Amino acid sequence: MALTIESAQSIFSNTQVPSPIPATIALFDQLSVEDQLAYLWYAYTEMGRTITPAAPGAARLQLAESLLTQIKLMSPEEQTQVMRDIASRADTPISRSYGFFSVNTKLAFWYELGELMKQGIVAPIPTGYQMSPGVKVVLEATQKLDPGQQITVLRNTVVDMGFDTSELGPSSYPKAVAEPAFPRTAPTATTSVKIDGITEPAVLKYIEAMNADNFDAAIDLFTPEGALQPPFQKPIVGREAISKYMREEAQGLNMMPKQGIMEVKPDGSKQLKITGVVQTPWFGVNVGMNIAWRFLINPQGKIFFVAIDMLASPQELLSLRPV
Ligand code: 45D
Repeated sequence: MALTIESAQSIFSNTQVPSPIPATIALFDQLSVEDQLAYLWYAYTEMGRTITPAAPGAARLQLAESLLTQIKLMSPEEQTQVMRDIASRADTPISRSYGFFSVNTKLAFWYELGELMKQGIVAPIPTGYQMSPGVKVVLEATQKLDPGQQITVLRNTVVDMGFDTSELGPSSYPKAVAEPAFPRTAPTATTSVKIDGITEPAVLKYIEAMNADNFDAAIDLFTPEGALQPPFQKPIVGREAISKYMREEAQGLNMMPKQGIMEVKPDGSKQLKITGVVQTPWFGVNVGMNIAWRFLINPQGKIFFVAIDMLASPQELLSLRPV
């Protein structure tokens, strides 16, 4: 039987527990734009007391520099309006430029705005702002999440902002030739990967390659029509698309798979579920994200499909059941 992406997506589906992350984002989406910005400010600065992201490198900030310079020159009212426009995905020149940014440039842009807000150079949350009951509800929901889930909520809200440029042609906004690299937080590249219960070479080589930012080696492990499904996203299909995605979004990640199970199917394909922890270069060793990889390896030993799922709770790390 030919492997299809649709059937691959449902492997180990009975081990999937609904994640509180989309539920929290759904609450956020119901807030007014003012409340959304206030929520992000409180969530970000509150979390920042214990876990602060690493400052983005100069090369990354340069990609957002022209926007940041324009904003710095504005009146406080105009600055607030720009932030509202971006948060509400309005069709304005700045919100469009933001929409063309890569995920990490969007994060770097807001990181810098947050710093400028703290310094009083960019308008902060208006004095006398009264936190609405809605903001309190979303903040309380956020506090119940573990740190890895909290930073995922922040990340995903930031990624969704800006005018939706997916239907537009390429922008005139200067694009980076290549994504600036993140410095690695730990020298995992030299340590060979060990996963309890797993000896499948494609999987071990995948983790090894990703932990060295060696995306060419990782891509070689996929079938030409293979797919990678990031958390809460549709599958990215084909080597070229996966390669582009990895270069933009998978740099500097530390992947620490712990344990897994494998099933061999009658056609010789293999289904594996592996759980473990991933660290993002934004937070380094301070925040671990509990995740699962669900691999479908074809009879020739190539990766046909891999899904990355955020786990609902740390208990899910150990809940490895067949099918
Ligand atoms: O609006 O095997 C202010 C893949 C107020 C690849 C603000 C992967 C106003 C394959 C505070 C200024 C990548 C899929 C905003 C594995 C306002 C693979 C600012 C998984 C917005 C394993 C807010 C990788 C700010 C994973 C500055 C799971 C917020 C990676 C900053 C996960 C938030 C990475 C930051 C995550 C969040 C990174 C920096 C979740 C970073 C999160």
